[in-house]
Amino acid sequence: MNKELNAKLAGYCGKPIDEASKEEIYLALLAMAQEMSEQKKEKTTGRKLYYISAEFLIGKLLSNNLINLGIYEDVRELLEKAGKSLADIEELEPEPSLGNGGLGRLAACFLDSLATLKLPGDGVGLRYHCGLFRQNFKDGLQNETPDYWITGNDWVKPTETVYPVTLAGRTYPVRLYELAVTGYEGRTNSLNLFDLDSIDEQIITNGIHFDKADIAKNLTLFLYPDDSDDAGRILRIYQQYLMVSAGAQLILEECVGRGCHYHDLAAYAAVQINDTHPSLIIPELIRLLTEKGITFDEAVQIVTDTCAYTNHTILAEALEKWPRSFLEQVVPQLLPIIEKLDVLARTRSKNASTAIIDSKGYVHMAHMDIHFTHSVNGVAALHTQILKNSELADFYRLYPEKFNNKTNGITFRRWLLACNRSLAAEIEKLIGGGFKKDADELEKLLAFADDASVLEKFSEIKADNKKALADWLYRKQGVKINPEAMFSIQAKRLHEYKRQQLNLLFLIHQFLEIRSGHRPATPIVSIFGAKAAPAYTIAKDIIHALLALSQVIGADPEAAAYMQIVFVENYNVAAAEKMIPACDLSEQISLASKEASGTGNMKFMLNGAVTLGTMDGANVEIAQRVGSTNIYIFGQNSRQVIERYRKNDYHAADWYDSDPNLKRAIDFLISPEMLAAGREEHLSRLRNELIHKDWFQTLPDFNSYVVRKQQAMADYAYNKKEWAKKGFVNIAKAGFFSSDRTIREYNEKIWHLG
Ligand code: 26V
Repeated sequence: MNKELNAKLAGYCGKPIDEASKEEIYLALLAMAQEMSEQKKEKTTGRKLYYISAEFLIGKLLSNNLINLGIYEDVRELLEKAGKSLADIEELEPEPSLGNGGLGRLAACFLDSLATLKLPGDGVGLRYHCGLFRQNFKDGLQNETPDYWITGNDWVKPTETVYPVTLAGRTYPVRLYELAVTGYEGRTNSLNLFDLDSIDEQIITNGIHFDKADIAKNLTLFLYPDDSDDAGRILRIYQQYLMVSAGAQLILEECVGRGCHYHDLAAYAAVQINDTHPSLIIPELIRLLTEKGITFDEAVQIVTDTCAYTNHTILAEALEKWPRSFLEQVVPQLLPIIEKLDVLARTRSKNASTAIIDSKGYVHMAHMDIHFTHSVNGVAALHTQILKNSELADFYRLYPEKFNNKTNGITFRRWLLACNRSLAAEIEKLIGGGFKKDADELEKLLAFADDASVLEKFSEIKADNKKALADWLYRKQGVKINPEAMFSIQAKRLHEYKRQQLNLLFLIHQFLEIRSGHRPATPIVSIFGAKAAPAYTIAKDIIHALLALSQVIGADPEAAAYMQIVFVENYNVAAAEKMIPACDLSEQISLASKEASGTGNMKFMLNGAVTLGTMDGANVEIAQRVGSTNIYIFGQNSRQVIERYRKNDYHAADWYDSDPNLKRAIDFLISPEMLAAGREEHLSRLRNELIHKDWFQTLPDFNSYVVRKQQAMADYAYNKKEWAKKGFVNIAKAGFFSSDRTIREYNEKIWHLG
């Protein structure tokens, strides 16, 4: 194999490998992997899935694709023999900037699992030129710049296919781009991304600003353009319609090509609507079907049978609703259809809370989804319960049969085999390679949970990964961290409900404790990775406070010996792949009821970290599986939280006034030291927010968080073997969280593919 591969790769390079540059080898590998993927395309028979999503956070693809094609080790070895390093070559690959957080990464994991399970399922989305902004820190503040990830040498390839899409009365040609998605020993599916040829990156000025009105030039520049003004909100509707209209045309064309007669569309296509960003596909499909001569009523039935909707959040501000006037401006062709759907919905329920168009003229996208799809799912057991019992209770009464749960999952190929090769190899030595395709086989590890030499080996792997992370951080950001310390990691979008501010208050508390002579059980390095939405003021204040605190601690040698804060710049998939294998303590500390699922929690668990978390999202299911001795749970539960919101009687100031530790930590935000390291505007605003608002109830959970975290630190420090066992049991119990399991469930209960 090696010889053959060597010749093949040299052929793509046009010269012997040892004479080729890293760039030449990268391009050769790209071309070779693409050709091999192409050969694994299969003819689709029966029903095919279209997973439509505004985000696909796919990460770099080289390693992943080589693993999935079964040639990673061979390529690595042959490069090594030629004096080259595959890891160095991987560094050359830009990460596609096509997603923001868990929702987009979930879509990418699902595509991997679909292709691995040999199911016909493509993605549909947009090819953003600069995607989500690139983050850097300057003077303790987040700076946003465009992320130019498209180099011409990407995995995403233009096609000759162009669809007409009419926006505000003008028709634009929309080009289809394709990215091959190769499963692990599976088939190749496609991620279909749409774009306009007329986009002009030159119109970006001053960071990530641009003329929001110049649609032909700006439409696919950024993911989530600033929507703090009307022009920005209207731009989001333009983007959404571009995606769904081109997507709907692609779906119909493919199905007709396979013999579909429009009436039987649901036998050929399953459309999964990933949150509400693609919801306009419902009226768009109805519009296209009625254009083909199908009656409105039948079109509604066909679309309902074809489409299913996944809800990913209960946060009110993320449940999209658009003023009717915006839709009138951007998609006048859809408005009559949406109005008819509203009338139809009102015949099914008199309840104003389930209307599509409310009394103020807002069009509620989620409501349209629930009425006119056949399946509505939440993404973790608790989340689905909350949807049924509170957030969407009126809809649940109307359509109990539509509601179902599909607990999220992650692909073990990327989040174990690729990012933690030594751990994967060690697991394989113990239980064989079956776990790569049947994740439940990880449970076989339990037979070794008390084997000292096995636990020792796993601790060594963790220690090596921590050193590798320390080296990477030093190279990337010039910071030195102590690899002997406990690594606590909180890596996720910056949002108040996720409560990075709770971690901040703990760190201040710990710092002040050290100052008053109480040393912690172990030194701790607290690592953060998070982007704040550009217009999200308090989120940016939290980043600022963490950066300022990091400086204050750094300037105090006694404290610095025990604690360090590192904020990883521009957190993305590549950073996650370095951070997750090196984690001891996984911070999953959202306010109970607010994190729909979380998927980072699963990635950390799979890599042997122990969770410190609330009973929220999928943490609940993790706790159920690992048992109370292998997870640190704290804080109010979702029932208590929901009750507090219902009674509307939470006053942060009462907690601030009555808990001296809490008061001391909050007031430290505006201490002379912090004001010297940071800026008063940001620090005072954050302090005021915590004392006078604290919408996500940070203060009531402060004490139990401190107690549980200190317990975890003591366990880590004083009983290394027990600690190693906790991490080990987490790995063994992670099988349920494979996205292969999730996809099988979607397929059995909703899609019925093939
Ligand atoms: C998105 C955005 C994007 C622009 C800035 C403001 C903002 C606020 C909220 C959202 C939420 C979008 C929905 C989402 O990403 N949900 C996440 O979905 C994951 C996959 O199901 C799940 O694990 C996370 O718990 C959930 O937050």
